Amino acid sequence: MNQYLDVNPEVKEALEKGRPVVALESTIISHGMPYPKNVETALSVEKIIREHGAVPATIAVIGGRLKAGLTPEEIEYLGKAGRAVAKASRRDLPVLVARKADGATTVTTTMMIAHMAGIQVFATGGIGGVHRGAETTMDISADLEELSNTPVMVICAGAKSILDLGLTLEYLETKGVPVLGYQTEELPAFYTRKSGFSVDYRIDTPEELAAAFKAQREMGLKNGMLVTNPIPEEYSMDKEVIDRAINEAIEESKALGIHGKETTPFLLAKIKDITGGDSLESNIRLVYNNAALAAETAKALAKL
Ligand code: PSU
Ligand code: MN
Repeated sequence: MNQYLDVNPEVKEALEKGRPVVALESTIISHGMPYPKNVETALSVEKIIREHGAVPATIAVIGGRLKAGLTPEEIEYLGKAGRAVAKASRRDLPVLVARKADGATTVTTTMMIAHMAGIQVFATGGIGGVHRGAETTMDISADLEELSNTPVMVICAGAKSILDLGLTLEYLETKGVPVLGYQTEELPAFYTRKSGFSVDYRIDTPEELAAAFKAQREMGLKNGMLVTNPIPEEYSMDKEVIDRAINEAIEESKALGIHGKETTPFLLAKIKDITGGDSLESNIRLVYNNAALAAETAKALAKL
């Protein structure tokens, strides 16, 4: 076992007994939502996973330790500290660990730590991808590289159109990452169920998702798998409202010269400011929806 990794006792026991476990990220807690809504949401997500018969493992870096499974006190701590906690992607881990610092894990580092712990299924909201204008900025999220390198199934609600969704799909195709649509042929765009882009395969049941992941793993393929689960209809947003907010946020980030790791958090915060509580509520609901599907898929995987 990795000497920097702490697997929470409940998660450890579940993994040893082959019981279903679902990993969760912590950037969404520290950087994605305001306190105390972020803590309430993180705890509710864990509860939903338990109600569906799996064990939740929220992942973060605390005091330089890679944590797979947090206590409610640790979740409260990360939520309250908010942006004071570093957003930790792959390149941040060595220094954060050596300094015994804290880090909120992105999709990238959550996949890495989940894999170190032996967790195969991970639920989140949205992933990073190829940003609009990446042909000149080269701003491509490390999440896509991680999906090509780490054998974890990531269940998300697609990607926000702060990204270039077409280029994001091209990148994933090049890297050999299957993009699956849960009960849909179309890539969902986070706040909305449709994007105009197709997924590679439509999959209709958690059992079929589990079977595809098992086949990928048993063939020795080292890449991850991306499952895109559309936001429930009743919580989805008006496409025009959200598109306008996204365009405004992108214009402002350009005007302010925002770049590097600040781009995504800046855009997400701006969109929330512009659309008010509506987008926050949608965001929370789609994460709940992904948590339930992840728990069902982890259960199906545990039976195979
Ligand atoms: N996109 C979202 N919501 C998020 C993120 C992205 O719609 O919360 C967060 C995730 O933690 C993701 C990270 O892994 O931002 C990607 O950041 P970047 O684009 O800097 O790689
Ligand atoms: Mn980036």
